[in-house]
Amino acid sequence: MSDNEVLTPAIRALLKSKNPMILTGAGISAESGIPTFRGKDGYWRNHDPLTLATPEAFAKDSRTVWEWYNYRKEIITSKQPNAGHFAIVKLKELLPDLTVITQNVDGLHQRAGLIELYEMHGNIFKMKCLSCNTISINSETTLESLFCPECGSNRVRPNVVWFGESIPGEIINSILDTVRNADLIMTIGTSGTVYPAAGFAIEVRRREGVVIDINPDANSAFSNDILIREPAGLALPRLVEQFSALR
Ligand code: BJW
Repeated sequence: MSDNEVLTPAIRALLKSKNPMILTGAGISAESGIPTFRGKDGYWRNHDPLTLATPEAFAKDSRTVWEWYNYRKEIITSKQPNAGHFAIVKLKELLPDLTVITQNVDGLHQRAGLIELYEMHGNIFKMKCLSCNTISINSETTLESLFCPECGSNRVRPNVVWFGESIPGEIINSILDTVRNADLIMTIGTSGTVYPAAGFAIEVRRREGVVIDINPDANSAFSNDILIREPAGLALPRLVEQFSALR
């Protein structure tokens, strides 16, 4: 298929949209070298990431869970945002009403220069004290650094959202308002299997809004969505460049 056949429907829809939103997932950071959850590199020391990202795993063996998060922090710190992250920054400059929501905890959107962003599953470089609830920065990658700077307790956990936990109230309320008003959602690099994020495209479709999905592989998107079956780092820069030329 030519570039026009692939991208033109998405660009037309973006030009018409009044309330566009983007939802990103692990796939947008794949080209930076960060393993996705459900991809072949997602396993760590034979652990399935989906079993580690749970309150049960942390209650049973907090040391192993922290070691996994520290290992991931090391990887993320050594990687850079890619062309997909930068293209979203450019699109946000062109469309100030665009809302960007990420399921990722890696901070790469911000490192690319995106200022306004909802991190619905938290941030791996922050931790939360289970004694005094203080949320603090934690960029260290050793277990010895795990003390709350406020009260000194070592009862700290990564400030991320695990399975079975709720997205913090103030964030989910703003996100749900965005979703209810969106007439277009661009889902990028997500398998669409984890709720509530997986429900956003469903809600936009229900109100006859447009769903654009960027993902090289099949996922839970519908066949009558606008499907761009390419890596985000390849598709997004072209999409944004052509959108910029036409608006
Ligand atoms: C590329 C690419 C390239 C590769 N370019 N693409 C309703 C129905 C059923 C169940 C539930 C429900 N509501 C809630 C639940 C329970 C649960 C849930 O959804 N379970 C499902 C498994 C069914 N949800 C929750 O528990 C959530 N809490 C909640 O809803 O609270 C209220 C409640 C609780 C309990 C019951 C009912 C209500 C919380 C979910 C928290 C998810 N946390 C994690 C870990 C975060 C911390 C960390 O990073 O360690 O979030 S799990 C993991 O999955 C992570 C991700 O953000 C999330 C989504 O994954 P994502 O981003 O889609 O990654 P992948 O790997 O799945 O996909 C990558 C994609 O990229 C692939 O498709 C590739 O093809 C593609 N790709 N290269 C573009 N270059």
